[in-house]
Formats: sequence, C-alpha cells, structure tokens
Amino acid sequence: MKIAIVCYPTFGGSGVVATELGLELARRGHEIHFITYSQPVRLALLSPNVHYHEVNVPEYPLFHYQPYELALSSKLVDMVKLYKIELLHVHYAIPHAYAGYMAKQMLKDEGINIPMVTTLHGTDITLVGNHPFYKPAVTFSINKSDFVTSVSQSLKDATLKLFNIKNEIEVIPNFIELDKNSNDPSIPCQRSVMAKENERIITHISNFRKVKRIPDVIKIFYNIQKEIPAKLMMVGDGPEKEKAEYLCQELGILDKVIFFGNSNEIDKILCLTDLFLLPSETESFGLAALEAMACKVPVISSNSGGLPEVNFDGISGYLSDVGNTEEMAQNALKILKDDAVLKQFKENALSVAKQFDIKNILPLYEELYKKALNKFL
Ligand code: GMT
Repeated sequence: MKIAIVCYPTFGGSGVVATELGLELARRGHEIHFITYSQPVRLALLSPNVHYHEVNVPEYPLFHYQPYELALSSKLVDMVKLYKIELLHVHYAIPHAYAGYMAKQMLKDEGINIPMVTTLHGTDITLVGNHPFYKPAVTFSINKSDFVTSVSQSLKDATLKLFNIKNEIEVIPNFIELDKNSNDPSIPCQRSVMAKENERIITHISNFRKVKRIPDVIKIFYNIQKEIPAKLMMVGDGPEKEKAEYLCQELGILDKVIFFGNSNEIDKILCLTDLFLLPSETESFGLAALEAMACKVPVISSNSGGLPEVNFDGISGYLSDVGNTEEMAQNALKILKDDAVLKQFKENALSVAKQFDIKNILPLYEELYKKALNKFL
C-alpha cells in the first residue's frame, strides 16, 4: 500500500507513534510518505520505502499567523497525485484531520477518491481540541474521517463524552518495538557513570508541560531520597523545566538530580533506570511508561486517563490518585527497598509490555487500511 502519514515531528508521543508505525509498515513492504513541517525526530535514516516531504509555509507580511493547514492540504494533494498515494493516515486531530479532509475534497474534485484514517492521541481531545475555539472544527473533522482510531479505551470514552461524534471509534493501543527496546545486551549500560553502586536510579521523561505535574515528580523523589540513596534523571525539555530546577534547589537536592534535556538515547537512559515516575494530570495512554516497561523498568504513575490500561497496579508498578505524592513515594519505596521485589517488578513490567509488542498491534492497522481501501474501491 502507498500510505501518507501526517504527524507532528517533535518529541511528543503522537509523533513517535506515527514515525515508528510508518517505519515498521515500510519494513513490511508498504510505501510510506511522511508529510510534516520538519523531519520527525525518530526518522533518522531514510530506507527505500520511506519518503519524507516537508511542508513549507512561505512568510507573507499580511499573515499574522502562517496558514499551515492550507500549506499541508496543498502538499497532501500534490504528493497524492505525484506518488499515487492510496490512503491518508493523520495523527492528531488538530489541524491534521482538518487539513486531510480539505485535501480529500480537493482531490475528489479531480476525480481522486482517497480514504482518511484519523488517530486521536490525547491532548488533541482532552486539552486543546476541547477548547471552544477549536471544538466545532475538531468535531467536524473527526466525523468526516473515514475511519477513526484512539490509542486507549479511556480516550475513546473521553472523545464520545466531549464531542458530538457520529463516527465509530476503534481502539488501537500504542505499541513498542520490543526487540529494539528490551535491554539490548549490546548496548553498554554504564550505571556507574550516573550513580554510586548503592544508589537507586529513578527517571522521568516528558515534554515538561503542566499536564505532566513536574513538581510532583520532584516531591516523590524528595520523599524517596530521604529513605534510601537515590538519583533522579529528568529527561526532556519544556515550559516547566526551569521551575523544576528551582524546586530542586529549594529542597536542597540539586546534587541528586540530573537534567538531561531532550535525548534520542532513551534506551541507554532506561537501561540504567530502576524506577520510572509518571504522575501526570492525565495521559491518554502514557507511551513513556510503556517504553520504560519494555526496558524492564517498573512505573509509579497516576491512575488517570489511559494509564491503568498500560501500567497494571501491583504488577508492573503502582497507580495512585493524581497529586497523591505521599502514596506514590511509599509505593516507590516498596519496590526499591528490596532487591528481590525490584527484580520481580522488573520482570513483570517486561511481561506487561509484551502485550503491546508492535507485532501484535501493527496487523490491526493493516486490517483497518484494507477495510478503508475496500470501502473506496
Ligand atoms: O503529552 C505528551 O507527552 C505529548 C502528547 C502528544 O500529543 O504527542 O502525547 C499524547 O499522545 C501519546 C501517544 O499516543 C500518549 O502516549 C500520551 O499519553 C498523550 N498525552 C496526553 O494525553 C497528555
């Protein structure tokens, strides 16, 4: 199949999922065209079945805001015609589903009918998409998509609750490439660079936005390090990062916290990690938690959104109410204080992650694409 994938190219989970999906589809022989405004961060190498087309928005003095949707829909039309693309798969409703729908209409005018699959990722529904300024356009573009998927049951429920949706939504959970992620023995895991022999290593990875509750990460760690020797690795960048550094300074723990910034070597960081913290206000899925679990790292998370569908309470880690940092720290200590318990949780984390192996999830997308193409025959 010839498939166009539209996504955000940045470090966010939706871009990562879209890129990994495209790369695996390409490995299976499909011709994949990534269409976005810069090269997706996980798209390091272009293989024979992978194409990347950049969307450029020319500057014009009259434009206060650059019309990205317009440029994207025009690019989609051009690329569909040039490469005879058969299907559009847009990740994140805003503005991709909207631009995709416009492209479909323009193509229809030229006698080309092409199906569009829209995958909802989370903040496009729960945070941004729900804003009254966007809601009518988001509702419209979800209803006009030929097929809609959501990355968790919880996100599907939220979408049906928040929007007037007439379309079916199929849940296709996010996935992980286990062969690549689960502690590859060829990757040197240099723990000693980061911590002393007796210290536990705790990690948080995110885009440091408010929804991640970064101060909670610090508070949980603060309580942990009072009881056992530990280090915290904070990976990623975003608006809450500076405040987080101040908070560590205020609490007198700056020497125990390492701020990394964005990294493309998540697997190398996770292989050193004993425990992952994700106390988010909400997560439609929590891909970062799954990536940790695939590297045998148990997870302490909040219980909101789709997190209970990924992190199994008392098995791959523990879940608590949002903001209950006391309980989260106690649960973390339950895992970290005893080597045997930690070992068991590490094994469990990997077994739960196996359920989300790309090998199990990718056929669900391929089935959906076949259905979409048949509908347009
Ligand atoms: O919140 C993020 O980390 C970024 C955001 C995005 O748009 O890329 O992530 C959302 O999509 C991910 C991939 O499906 C999910 O794993 C995240 O849980 C979801 N974030 C939220 O719902 C807050």
